[in-house]
Amino acid sequence: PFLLALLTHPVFMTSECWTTFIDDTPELFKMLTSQNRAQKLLAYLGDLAVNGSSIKGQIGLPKLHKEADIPSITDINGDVIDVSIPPPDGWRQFLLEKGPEQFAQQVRAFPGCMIMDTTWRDAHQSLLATRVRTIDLLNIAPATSYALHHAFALECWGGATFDVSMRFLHEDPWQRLRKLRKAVPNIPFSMLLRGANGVAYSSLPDNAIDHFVKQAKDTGVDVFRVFDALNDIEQLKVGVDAVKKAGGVVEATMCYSGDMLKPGKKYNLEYYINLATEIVEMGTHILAVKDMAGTLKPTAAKQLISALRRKFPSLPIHVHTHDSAGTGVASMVACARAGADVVDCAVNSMSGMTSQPSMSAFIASLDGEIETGIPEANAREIDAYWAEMRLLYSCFEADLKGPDPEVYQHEIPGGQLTNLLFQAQQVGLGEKWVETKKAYEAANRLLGDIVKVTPTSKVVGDLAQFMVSNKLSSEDVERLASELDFPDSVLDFFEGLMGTPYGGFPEPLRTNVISGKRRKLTSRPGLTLEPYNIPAIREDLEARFSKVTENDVASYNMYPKVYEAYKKQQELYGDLSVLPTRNFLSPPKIDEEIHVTIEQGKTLIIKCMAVGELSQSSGTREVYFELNGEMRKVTVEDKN
Ligand code: 3PY
Ligand code: ZN
Repeated sequence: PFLLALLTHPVFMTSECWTTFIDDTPELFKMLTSQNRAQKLLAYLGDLAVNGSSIKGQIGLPKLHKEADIPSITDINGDVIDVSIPPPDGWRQFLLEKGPEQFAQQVRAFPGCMIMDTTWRDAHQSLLATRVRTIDLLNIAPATSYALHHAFALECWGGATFDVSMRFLHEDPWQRLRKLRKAVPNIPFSMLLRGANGVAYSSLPDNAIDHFVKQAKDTGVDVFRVFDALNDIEQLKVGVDAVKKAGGVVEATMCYSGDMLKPGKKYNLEYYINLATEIVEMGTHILAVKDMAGTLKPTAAKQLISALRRKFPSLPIHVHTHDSAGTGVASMVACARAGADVVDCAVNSMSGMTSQPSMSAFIASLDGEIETGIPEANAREIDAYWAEMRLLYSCFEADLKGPDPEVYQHEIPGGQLTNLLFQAQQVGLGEKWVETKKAYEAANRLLGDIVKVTPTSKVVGDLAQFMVSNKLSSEDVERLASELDFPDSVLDFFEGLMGTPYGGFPEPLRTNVISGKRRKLTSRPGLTLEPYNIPAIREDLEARFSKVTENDVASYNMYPKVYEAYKKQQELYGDLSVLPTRNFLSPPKIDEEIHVTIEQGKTLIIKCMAVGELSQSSGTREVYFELNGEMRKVTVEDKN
């Protein structure tokens, strides 16, 4: 059809000059682009039809077989709100108008405890292997901008979402941020930044962190929760400084490890107060306490937050937890009563267990004694959507049956707990899971009882799995350290690429593990890393790929290999983020209509008509589609 349109176009018929043809007839080239995009989508759907889904971690197919319903949001009179009109102003307008300092002061002045909703980042990272796609966030974004318009923020970016969206979902994380920002203009967006590691697994040169953070701020992030996995203040400062330079809200973070009330615990109240003092001296708008495993029990929560509140009366305090043990709501209520200004919750169907505590349960538990600004009914209204999302993404769920108070012993962070459980389930669970948890505890002890959160939690997890699969006891590891072939993450840790643990590295284990294999860093890694030549990186990418932007440079700096694979995938299949999730994950059914909105006002209607016989000579099959009523065919390699 394109060729026909081209050949019969009056400009072509009168053989006007070709050089002005593109400028004068953009409609034809738009048509070419969208036909090209359509053909690429057919190539993806054809591959799905022949080979099934290749999305890593997917077991089975989505259990939701229809479009998810978008719930109605009602106002305080019970009248349905038209969410297609721009939402009322929220905290973001205040921030944009007054800047981070006054924003922080206003948060502190709020007469209650606000909520940050983590549904769009940590909740699905912790329950659904970070697999929630942009389209499913966008569909609920307008309703959310009303229902949660008094929220402190929506956490929607960073952490593992950056890596996973490129690596497994074949999506551009920057496009996600840009689209969400447009859909939610009123609620601040928060991201999780791993200090000097950016959103990667070990340190990058400082200028790469600055560059990344500036892009994030310019694309729509307002609040940056910056942590360092070892609470190493030097490492933390790299991220904090980058956010300050970019003009974002700094939420410098203390990672809470284990139970500070356990006798003899290295991370006790004094440790946290000293750390908080160093953070305050460094300068932060908000202080965050990040309880990544959910080991902050209510009693400790009360003591810790009260002590911080007394020592820093004008500093806003924001607490994050995971509900793994089942005590998340109780702990967050304790924090609110002790003077926390913000706590993290997730929408009910995306809450509980390894995720954040339930928003409705938290609000209801306060019983109006402490105001959150969010009517509990609003949390329930958007929840109807997320209940359907749990079905849609059921193929990524670890089958966690209930809370795991054993987290107080093993201290595995929420996201990692589901991940390790999922892996154990693949080989039959039972013994394996018990063994993994025990090995995790042992590995942590061997490493010197470190703070465990990405990337150090991966070090402990990798060492634990290494011990299980090689049947090594702690004594074996210590005795054989110089001969064993440890996982890379363990070597990175002992080299010092993730910073220095509180109390130093365990010796002689460190020396033995890295003997002859790695150096021993004595200062933070960024000081020994060559700054990236960012313009040269951009030039190189432009020579290799199409449509390279400054965001792409930042993606490449974080994950060079993942970025390259993503771009190649995109050249093959185009922008897959527009496909509805059940069509992204399940082979097309014969005769089923698939509606794909590739841009505003442009919807493709695709129908798979037949899958052809296997050609013995080429190992391929033809897949026949109807695209907006016209027959199309794609040739697909049969990988089975
Ligand atoms: C991450 O770094 O991705 C985390 O969620 C840490 O808790
Ligand atoms: Zn978390």
